Amino acid sequence: MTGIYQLYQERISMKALTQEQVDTFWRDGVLVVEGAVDSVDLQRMRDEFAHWVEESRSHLNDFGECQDGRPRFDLQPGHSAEKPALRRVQSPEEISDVFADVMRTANTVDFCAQLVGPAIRFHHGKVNSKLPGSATQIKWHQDFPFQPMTNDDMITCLLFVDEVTLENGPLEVLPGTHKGELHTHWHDGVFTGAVDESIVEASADKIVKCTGPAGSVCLMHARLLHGSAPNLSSNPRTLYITTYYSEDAIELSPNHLPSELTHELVRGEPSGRVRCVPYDMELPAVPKATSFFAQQEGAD
Ligand SMILES: O=C(O)CCC(=O)C(=O)O
Repeated sequence: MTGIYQLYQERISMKALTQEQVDTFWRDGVLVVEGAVDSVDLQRMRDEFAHWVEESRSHLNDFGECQDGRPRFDLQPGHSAEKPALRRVQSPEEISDVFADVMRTANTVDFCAQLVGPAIRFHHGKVNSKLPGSATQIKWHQDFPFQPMTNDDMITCLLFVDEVTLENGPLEVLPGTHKGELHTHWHDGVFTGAVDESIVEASADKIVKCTGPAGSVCLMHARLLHGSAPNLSSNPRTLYITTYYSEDAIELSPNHLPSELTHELVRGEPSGRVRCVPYDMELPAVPKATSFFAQQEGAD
């Protein structure tokens, strides 16, 4: 009996953040936690992604189709059969049981329920990849201006499918900015999906790079300023990114990555309520091309 009780306690504690971690998340708007998925799920995700990279070799342009008709597989300009540069797979949960399972069962989901739950829903998911030699980079932005909701209890979870090091293009963040301004992502009448460079330059000395072993998750508040540089190493950097939000928030503009799992209640019970907080920002534009990479490159 004692043995079973101990095992149960271990399972609970593995899935719960400590009070110190919770405080760090709300202070900085970001927290890296190791052991968000086990090695079996990690290997399954790697195998699935390796299969998609192989498939991408036979394509010159973005391919596949998402629920809204845009392509599912996003190729970095310069992609070729010899040197594949698959930079994103949109809504992988729709085409892979492995990703759907991780989206619903990873410890990440429990961490988010602890932070903004207890009841939480799934917003969208994607794999972001920086294959060695590809030029993929992400300009600085906040996620919330892409996906306005009635309240901002929303967390972007970046699961490290590979080890993330200082060399392979880690996520870079400006801690504490989730408590600050919602910046414009519009420039000269175009939604560029990026903030003005001067905003980041002014705080360049406060940038933190989020690294960690494969299986870690970086929990990031949706208002936090972040970006990432190209992979300069010979190792891949694959992230499985999922966004969850408090069940009592409702979307205020079209989802930029709708899927059959959008709004799925992944923890807790429906409350039948809506919670609104005051804020003021411009509405986003949904990408016309495959993803926000095109918006950031000015090609949308
Ligand atoms: O892949 C990364 O480094 C960051 C991802 C990100 O910010 C995004 O896809 O919105």
